[in-house]
Amino acid sequence: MCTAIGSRASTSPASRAANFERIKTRAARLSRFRSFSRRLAVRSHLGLQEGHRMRYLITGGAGFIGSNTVDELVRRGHSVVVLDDLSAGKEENLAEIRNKITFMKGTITDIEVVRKAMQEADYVIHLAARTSVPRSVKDPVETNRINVDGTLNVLCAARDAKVKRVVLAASSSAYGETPTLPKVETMQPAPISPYGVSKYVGELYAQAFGKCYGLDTVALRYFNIFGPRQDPSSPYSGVLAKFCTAFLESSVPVIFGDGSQSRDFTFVSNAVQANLLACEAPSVAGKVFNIGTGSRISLNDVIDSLNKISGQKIAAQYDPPRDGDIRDSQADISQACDLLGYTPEVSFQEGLARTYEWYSATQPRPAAKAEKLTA
Ligand code: UD2
Repeated sequence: MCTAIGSRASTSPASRAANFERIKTRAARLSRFRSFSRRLAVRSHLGLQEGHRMRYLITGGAGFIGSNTVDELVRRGHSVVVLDDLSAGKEENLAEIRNKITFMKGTITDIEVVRKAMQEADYVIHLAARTSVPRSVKDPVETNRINVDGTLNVLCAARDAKVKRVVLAASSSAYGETPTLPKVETMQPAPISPYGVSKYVGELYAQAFGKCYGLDTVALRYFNIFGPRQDPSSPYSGVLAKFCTAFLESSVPVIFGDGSQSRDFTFVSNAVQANLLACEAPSVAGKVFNIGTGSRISLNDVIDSLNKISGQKIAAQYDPPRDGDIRDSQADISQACDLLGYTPEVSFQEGLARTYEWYSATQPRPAAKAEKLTA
């Protein structure tokens, strides 16, 4: 069994790294053990020979997790359609593979647009969403319109198009304040923000579509995904994107609360791996999976890590906590390891270093910004 190890957030980086290696080794052993029978099962489930080219629709494919997923699908030689309204996504995220995919600018809130994008799709990976807990607290109606109504459109179109499976992005926010760690899929969800509710409703709709119409769906509860292409520029951006750019600009990162809150921050390549496995795994229709690393780190420890990576000594500013925030979050990934063959390949520390490097190479520095303004 691939179980989450360690429930304390404030362990040293060395013991966190050791924990991560243990989780990874167990998961890899399990995957190796199962790999032969799994390959056979997947092939018979799909009626396929290995290497068969499939057609994927990625909603939100120009966004952060979406474009990283599209890159991998293209690398594997699949046919990809991206549907994205570019409200958060960017065409530049797809620049390198633009001539190898079909890009459609459009919104999931228009079912006819979704139907058109879904023509002949084998699999749908539904990532388009309005993210951010605080944004949902500010505007729950808009969050509901996109995350609930939009998801319902995707499910209706998928049912009618008879796709093989819909994999949808759910969220760890569904667990709410349940104090038990790590979070296991068998726990009763209790979301405490409109965003958490909207993501949980998406899961429930997906399961109901399985029961009512036989639609095959898998929901992935992502645990705080971070990495290259996460937009750092909005007040609603993920905390690691904001912290990395603050460190690059040598400005002060702001922590909401006392910084002891913790997250199972998960590097984006782990989520991409899960997305692809979830499309093809046999006998998982209607299931919900946690996708994380199985460990957690506090925001104060994140600041320490960034000081080490960047060779600086920056202290955070502490502001009041945000409404709707959960205190601690950590995934039990046993079920994803067992049934999907998922292994978190990239640890938090390695992911943070790669992410910092990416922002360092791609983000304009304050001096460059100033030059642009005066040019
Ligand atoms: C939630 C989900 C996550 C994903 C995400 C999408 C949980 C546990 N996680 O992420 O899986 O669905 O929503 O938006 O529900 N913070 C600061 N300073 C900042 C920004 C944030 O201190 O500048 C804090 C924030 O108050 C929170 C933590 O950092 O305690 C993480 O915030 P976040 O917005 O990156 O992600 P979170 O946990 O709301």
